[in-house]
Amino acid sequence: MAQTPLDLDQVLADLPQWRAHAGDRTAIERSLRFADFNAAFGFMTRVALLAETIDHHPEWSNVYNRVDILLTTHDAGGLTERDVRMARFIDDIASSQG
Ligand code: HBI
Repeated sequence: MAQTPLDLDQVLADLPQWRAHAGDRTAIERSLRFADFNAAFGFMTRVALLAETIDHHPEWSNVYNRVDILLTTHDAGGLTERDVRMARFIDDIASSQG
């Protein structure tokens, strides 16, 4: 089902930890650092469980304690409420892990 994408600037206004993707797609990005690999992978595990629950998956990479995340909705060719929901979830668990 075609979805009307959200306005990038409005999304970023509500998600100060995120930045616009510097590429040819409308997407948001955030880089996170954790204490060690275990903490990073535990974070990724929690996000993965949400991704499966809401059928919305991040594009991400992990190097030791660093996790780089890009969110966009492929089906909409831009940002949707699912990206905002996942970004907020990521912000919440990242801040609770310290
Ligand atoms: N994840 N980020 C993202 N964007 C999508 O459009 C998307 C997804 N995960 C699963 C999914 N779409 C499925 O609904 C479709 O591939 C059928």
